[in-house]
Amino acid sequence: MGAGPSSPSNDSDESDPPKTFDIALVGLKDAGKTSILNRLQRPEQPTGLPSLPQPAPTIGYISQEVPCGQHLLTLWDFSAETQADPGKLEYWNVHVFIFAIDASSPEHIPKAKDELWSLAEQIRKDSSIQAHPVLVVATKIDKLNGPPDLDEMSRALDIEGLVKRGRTIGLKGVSAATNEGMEGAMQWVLENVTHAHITQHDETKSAIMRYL
Ligand SMILES: Nc1nc2c(ncn2[C@@H]2O[C@H](COP(=O)(O)OP(=O)(O)OP(=O)(O)O)[C@@H](O)[C@H]2O)c(=O)[nH]1
Ligand SMILES: [Mg+2]
Repeated sequence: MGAGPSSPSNDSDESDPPKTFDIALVGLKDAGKTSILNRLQRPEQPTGLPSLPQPAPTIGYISQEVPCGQHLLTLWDFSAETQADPGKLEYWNVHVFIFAIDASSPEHIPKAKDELWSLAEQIRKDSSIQAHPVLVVATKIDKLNGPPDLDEMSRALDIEGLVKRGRTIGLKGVSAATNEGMEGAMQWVLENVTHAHITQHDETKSAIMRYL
């Protein structure tokens, strides 16, 4: 553990062209979404919760640009209430979804599974985003006694079922408090957002702009 480098730039190929893309941070209330945003904005901040701002519950959504290596990410951190309103243009106008689940509260996993599957179903039905990747992050792993059991969480969420339905989906353990796992999670995002997703997203965006 430790602050360590949080940017995947250290490992990425120098010739990797810079990307600009949008990420939706979704998941149940209190799952740790805003803390992930805060950690990504402060990768070099000392570890431990007092070093990160204690977030107030998010109302509506927060949007922040965060440099990630040579790339620029716009993160959309949605409250649970806002997620329940899929009419929000900003919600869908992203390249990739990060779905946060509190790994230290196993009692929330059945509800999180329902929400994850419901999200995947909504994405599947929307032709402009139906191929978009989803990264599930098991958050607050610093609160566990030992490493997170991602196999067990994968079974509980039936990740295999989503893979069988064609979803590009990953599962990573992270702690916003200690920064553990954050680099691997962002590496997954960068590796799985393909040029096709970006092109498709940009075409949708310009179609929306023309319409407006
Ligand atoms: N120990 C620990 N606590 C965390 C971590 N991430 C978040 N928390 C705590 O969990 C609580 C909820 O965190 P938030 O980041 O506000 O969660 P959220 O998903 O944005 O919550 P809403 O905006 O209300 O939906 C806060 O008390 C955080 O300090 C973590 O990595 N480790
Ligand atoms: Mg929040």
